[in-house]
Amino acid sequence: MVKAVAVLKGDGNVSGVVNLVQENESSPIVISGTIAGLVPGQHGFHIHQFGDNTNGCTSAGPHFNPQNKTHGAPTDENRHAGDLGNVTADSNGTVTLGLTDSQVSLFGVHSVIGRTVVIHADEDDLGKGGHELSATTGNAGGRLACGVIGIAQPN
Ligand SMILES: [Cu+2]
Ligand SMILES: [Zn+2]
Repeated sequence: MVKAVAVLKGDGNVSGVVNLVQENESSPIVISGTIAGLVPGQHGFHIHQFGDNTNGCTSAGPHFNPQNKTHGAPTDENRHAGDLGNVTADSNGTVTLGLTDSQVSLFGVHSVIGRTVVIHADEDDLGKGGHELSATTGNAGGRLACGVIGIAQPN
C-alpha cells in the first residue's frame, strides 16, 4: 500500500488536505480529504504535471498527461491522467472528497508522487464546453490553491 498527501495552499483563503491511498498497482486509487474556503458549487480538480511551486500554482504547469491525450472527464477513456473532473463545495464552501480513480496512480513510471493537486475557481467543462481552452484545461479558470503530492506518514 502507498499513502500520499497534498497540503493545499493558495494566495487567498482556500486551503485543504488531500489524501491519496492505493492498495497496489492494479487497484483504484482512493482520494479523500477536505478543501475549504471556496465559493459553493462546482470546481475543477486536477493533478498537474510539475511539483513546482516556485511561482505559486502557476509553476505546476499543465494537467499531468503522460499519454498525450486530450482533456476529458474522469470517466472518459481519452483524458489526461490528471483529470479528476469537478468537486462540489457545499453552502459553507467546503468540499468533502470521496472519490476513486483508475488512471491516477501512486505506482510505476506514471506515479503522481511529486506532482501537484490543483483546485480551480470555476467548473471544468470536461472538454465539452466549446471554449478554446476546453481541450486543454476544461476552461476551469484560476488556480485557487495547490499542493505537491508527497509520501505520507504511515498513520
Ligand atoms: Cu487544473
Ligand atoms: Zn486535463
